[in-house]
Amino acid sequence: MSNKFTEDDFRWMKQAIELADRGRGYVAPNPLVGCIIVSSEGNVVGEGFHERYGQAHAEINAINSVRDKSELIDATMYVTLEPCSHTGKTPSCAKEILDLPLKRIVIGMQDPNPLVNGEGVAILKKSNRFKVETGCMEREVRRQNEAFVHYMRFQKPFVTLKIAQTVDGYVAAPDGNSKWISCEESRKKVHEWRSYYDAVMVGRNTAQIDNPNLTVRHVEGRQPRRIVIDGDLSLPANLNVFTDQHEQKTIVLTHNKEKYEQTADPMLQLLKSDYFRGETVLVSKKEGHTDLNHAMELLGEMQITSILVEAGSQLASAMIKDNVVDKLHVFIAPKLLGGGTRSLLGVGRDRMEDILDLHDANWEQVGSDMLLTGYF
Ligand code: AOF
Ligand code: ZN
Repeated sequence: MSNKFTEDDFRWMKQAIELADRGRGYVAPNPLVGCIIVSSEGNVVGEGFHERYGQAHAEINAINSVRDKSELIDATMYVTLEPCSHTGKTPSCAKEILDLPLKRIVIGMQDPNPLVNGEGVAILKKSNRFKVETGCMEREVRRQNEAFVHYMRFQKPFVTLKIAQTVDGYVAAPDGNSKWISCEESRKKVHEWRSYYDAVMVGRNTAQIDNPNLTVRHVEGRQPRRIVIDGDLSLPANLNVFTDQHEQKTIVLTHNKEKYEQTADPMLQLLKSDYFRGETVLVSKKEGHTDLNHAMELLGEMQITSILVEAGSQLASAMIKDNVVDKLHVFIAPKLLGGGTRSLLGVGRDRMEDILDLHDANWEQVGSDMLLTGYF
C-alpha cells in the first residue's frame, strides 16, 4: 500500500465506510457510498451516505449537512467511491464539488460504472483546485461493494452460497429433516444477510420439502425477492413463496416452454383460482436442467445484483460445478449425524490438481458454530 495516506486518513475513511454500510439493502443496483467532510482543524463538519436507491448521492448529503459553509474552506472530503461525473437521476457530484473551497479529496476506489470510470477524478483533477487522491482503504471499499463491482463488470448477480452443516458434512438427517443444524445466532445472521441481498434463491426440492418463506423475520430489514428454480414448472401452487404476502416478490425460473407459455397468457391466468402474481422467467435448458449461467444473465437483466443461495445439496453442487458461485459461507455446527444428506454431492473435481481453493478464507465463531467465509 502506498504511504500517501496518514493514520487520520484511514480513520476518517473507516468512518465513511461505516456510514456507507447504513444503506445496505436499500441502494441496489447502485453502490453503498459514504462521505465525511473534515475541517482544516480536524473536526467532522459534514457527513452523509447514499440512503435509498434513486435518492441523493452520499457527497451531496454530506455537503448539505454542513451547517457553517465557511468550515468547507481548506477542508478534506473523504468519500468511499469516486464522485460521479455523469448526470443521472441526480446532477454530477464531481461538478457540484468543483464549487467548494476544499483543499483535498480522498477517495476509496475508482467507480467501475462505465459512465464514470475515472472521469469523476479527471474532472476534479483538471480543475487544479484540490489535491485528489484515490485508493485509501481500497481493499475494504471494494469488499463492501463486492456485489456492485461484480455487477458492473459482468452484468450478472454476485452469488453467495450458504451452507449449514454438521462437523461430518451433513445438511439433513436420513429422514430429510434439517431443523436445526446451525445455532440460533447463525440463523439470525442469515436473516440479516437476506435483508442485504437483492434476492434469496432455492431449488425445487428445498421449496417443496422445507416449504420456506425466505423472508426476514428474526431481524428488522428489507424483504428480498425470492427466486425458485422449478425447471419443469410443477411445484404445487400452495407453497409459502407462491401464496404469502410477498408473493409478488417471487421469481420462478423454468425451462418448460410449454407450461411457461400457458402462464404468460393473462386470460388463462385469470381463470385460475391460484393465479400466481409473481414473475415467471423462461430459461434455456442444459443437459436436462435449467441453464444456470443463462439464468444469471437473465436475472442480471432484471437488475438483480446479488443473490444469497440457500439451496439444498443438489442445486448447491450444480451451481459450484457451473461456476456461478462467487462467495461461500459455511456454518459448521458442533454436531454429528453420521449419515443423511451431504452438503455437496460432487462439484466435478476428481483430481487433487483440480481442487477448488477458496481465497481470502476467514473463520469466525458465531454462537456455538464456526462460520467459514471464502471466495471462488
Ligand atoms: C449512488 N450513490 O452516493 C454515488 C453514486 O442513477 P444515479 O444518477 O443515482 O447514478 C448512479 C451511479 O452514480 C452509480 O452507479 C455510481 O456509479 C455513481 N455514484 N451512486 O447511487 C452515491 N456516489
Ligand atoms: Zn454522484
